Amino acid sequence: MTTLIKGGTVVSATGADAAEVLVDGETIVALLAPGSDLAVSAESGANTVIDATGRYVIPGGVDVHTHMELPFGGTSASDTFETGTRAAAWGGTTTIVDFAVQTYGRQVRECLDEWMAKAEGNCAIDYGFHMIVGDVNDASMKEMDILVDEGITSFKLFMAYPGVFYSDDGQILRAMQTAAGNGGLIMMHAENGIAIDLLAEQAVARGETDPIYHGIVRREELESEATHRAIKLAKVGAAPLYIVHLSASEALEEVVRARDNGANVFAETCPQYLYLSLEDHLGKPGFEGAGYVCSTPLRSKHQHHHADLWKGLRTDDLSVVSTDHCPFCMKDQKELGKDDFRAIPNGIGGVEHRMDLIYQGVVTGEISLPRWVELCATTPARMFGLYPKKGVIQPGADADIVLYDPKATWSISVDNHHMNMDYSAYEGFEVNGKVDLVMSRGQVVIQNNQYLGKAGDGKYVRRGLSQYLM
Ligand code: DUC
Ligand code: ZN
Ligand code: ZN
Repeated sequence: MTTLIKGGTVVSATGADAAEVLVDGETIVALLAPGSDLAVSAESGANTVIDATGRYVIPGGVDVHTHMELPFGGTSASDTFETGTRAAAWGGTTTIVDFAVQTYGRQVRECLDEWMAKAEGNCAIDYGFHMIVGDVNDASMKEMDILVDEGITSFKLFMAYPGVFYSDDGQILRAMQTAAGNGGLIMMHAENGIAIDLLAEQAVARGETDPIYHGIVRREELESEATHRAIKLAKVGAAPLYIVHLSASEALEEVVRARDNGANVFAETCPQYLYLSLEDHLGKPGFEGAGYVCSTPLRSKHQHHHADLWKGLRTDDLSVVSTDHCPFCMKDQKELGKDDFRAIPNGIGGVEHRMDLIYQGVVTGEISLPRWVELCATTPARMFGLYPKKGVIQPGADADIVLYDPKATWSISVDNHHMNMDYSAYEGFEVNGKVDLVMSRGQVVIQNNQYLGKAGDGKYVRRGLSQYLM
């Protein structure tokens, strides 16, 4: 069964050209000059033609930072693998890499098996896993070596959340040494959690319990200090490093300095750090700000964080945009922290809107059209060993393809999103451009504003090593 996508502009990380895309089964088999469709459709009556006139034809988005069903803060992230991956598909993302979690005192293997079981048979789109190593010890270091061979080639460590996910500097260095030996990539949540917990305790003792204090105590210096320390530890451990959810100018400066010195240091940011702020969102009146409690936190609009992060995306000091999708409902979940911001589960849902939100950067001239594709699909695929199956439209790649309508306009709302959240962090946000059709491994899953797929369409993807380390 072949499908020809014709009439559109195919956008890659290197340019945009009128071209036709021929799909056979689950795979892209050819990129053709415009007008070749007659020859193709004469071959067989089974061919389908999709008219992409006026649309961008882009590789399906690759979101390398999601937390479906994550148990956290006394509750669990409200999107299951089923609801979260379906929402991702609606937004033009066709692959996620989620975080399996080894909790303290447990074996990596049994934790990973649990995550595999949660996802298996439930996903709408393809998925892979990173492993959060929450207990660095002899056994977990051996397990890291085995996981790399099994397609889990990246490992997240936390400098934040003492007593939960936290690793001390010795544990971090040890995991980095292990990754240096097995080709894995260490992903770092870089915030000084020990200092943050002290400031948080002092704030609450002063009666400062509102959501905004979550952002005030998680000071920018405590992100940049941890980023700096992680970079130095990675140098000592001779390991590559990927900083997750970078939110602040000072932390970016640390990454820029390391990269200018030739270090294998990479970083991602997320849409919330490009659009939302401490004052306007985390500081909303009453308890509304709880919907914006995430870590790293939203930063002050009175500094230059947004502009600096956009600049980092242009200069490639920030290589990837992911979401850190970790949704919690206001009711019964965020509400856990009504009297104490420390008890608000950390996270914002956004897996559905990353492609649209970053496309706004094309509209406003912050980034180019090819850079949009590079940041949201091609580089994440290459960074995490999914390329060239994912992140690119070329013969041999999986037919994960999005038709994007640059002329459509709409606004984001809890009333039109598909994530399992009772609010939207981007309520009322006006969007230029819209996902029109989504194909996942050759199957059309979104068309005419309808979801046509089913749970279990998405398959587990074994990943290779990062292509940025070779
Ligand atoms: N940050 C969040 O906001 N949620 C989950 C974990 C994290 O590091
Ligand atoms: Zn994190
Ligand atoms: Zn995260």
